[in-house]
Amino acid sequence: MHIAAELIEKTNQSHASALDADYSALAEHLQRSSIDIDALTQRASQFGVAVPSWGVGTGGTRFARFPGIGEPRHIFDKLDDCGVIQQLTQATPTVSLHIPWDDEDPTALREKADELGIGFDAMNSNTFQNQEGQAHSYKFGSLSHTDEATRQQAVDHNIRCIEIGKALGSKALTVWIGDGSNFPGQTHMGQQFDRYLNAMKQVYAALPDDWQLFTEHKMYEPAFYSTVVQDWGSNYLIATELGPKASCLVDLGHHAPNVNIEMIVSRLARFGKLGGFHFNDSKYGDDDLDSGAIDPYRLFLVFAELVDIELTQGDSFTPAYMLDQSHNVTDPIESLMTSAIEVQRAFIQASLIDRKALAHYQATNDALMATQTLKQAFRTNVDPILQRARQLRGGAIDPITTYREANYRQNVATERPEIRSSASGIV
Ligand SMILES: [Mn+2]
Repeated sequence: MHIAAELIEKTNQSHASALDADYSALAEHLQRSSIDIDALTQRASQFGVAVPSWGVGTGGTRFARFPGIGEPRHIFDKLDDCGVIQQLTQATPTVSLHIPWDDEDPTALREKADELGIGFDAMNSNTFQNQEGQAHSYKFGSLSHTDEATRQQAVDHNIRCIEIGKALGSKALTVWIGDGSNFPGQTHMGQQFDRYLNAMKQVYAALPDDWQLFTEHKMYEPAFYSTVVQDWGSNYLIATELGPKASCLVDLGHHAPNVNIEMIVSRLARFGKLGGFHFNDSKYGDDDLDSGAIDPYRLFLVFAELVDIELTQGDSFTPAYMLDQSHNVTDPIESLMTSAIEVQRAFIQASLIDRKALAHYQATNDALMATQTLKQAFRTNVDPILQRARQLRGGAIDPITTYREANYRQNVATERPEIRSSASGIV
């Protein structure tokens, strides 16, 4: 643990009486609608969203990267930072690794994670960059490349990610590829999709029985004319072709502006193909801003669907949740803590929706009252529930203030030299 328990206790003490008062007031307010606040606090405690290992480093854009102080040097530093996020928020129990960036001895990784009390979420493969010593280039694609040896190299890499994940206790592989084309006519779109499917069938065949395979669609970038896994339709076709262990991963930023993402969530889940979600926010494109920073209502509407599906499908609905953001001007730990709480907030707000009333207004075509039913839940300030959930588990009532008081970043900066590389982060 990297933040002293005494410091958390001390800062919590300064907020404790205000929280008690706020919690009682909210309990009374919710009781009028026969909602038990303690059950919601329990629900908040059980909620978890994974942190991507690469998220704790400062990102960058195509133009530049401005490093902060005390940035993680390697995966063990990254795990330390993820441990701090979990320690203070108690909402991020797992880390999602990326191979080859985090390719280290699995035993050492497991020991480190155990020490920090965190686990490993889905593994992420990378065939959108060339790796050192790699025989074939991914400049013109990977799993869908025209050259068989290049495709095989990409298949082998994904199978290796599964092997590493098995040693770490992970249970899923997420595949996102940059394959596509930049000009009309550059590729035969049908044949390219066939090549991708055939390659993915080999990856699927290597999955252990208790594993899942998530495919992530993205409309554009780095390919700017066509993308092999462009949209949720292509993604659904892939997951259906591959089999029951395959499902779709939805990233909030990977759609055209104004696309109704909550409807996509509903559609995919309806047919058992919603595997997971990558949270972030955007104003214009795949901005990878902090979750809930721009449009918290959209985040809420996504969770309104997710909670509805959970109510229908019960415990069998276990989507993989991960934050997928790029931090350019903030301390990544602070952004990830804030985002985890925003996602947890949307989950609890969506749990407040009066489903019975909503069903009635929908059945009677009362559009105004139906939408007000959602707004009522969204307007409820659930901070006391989230704060209490953290407090009960030894986290911080106010994670940001506690983190700043601990001087964690300044302390690790003494042993982590500034990383001046001009390379941009994952965008
Ligand atoms: Mn993503």
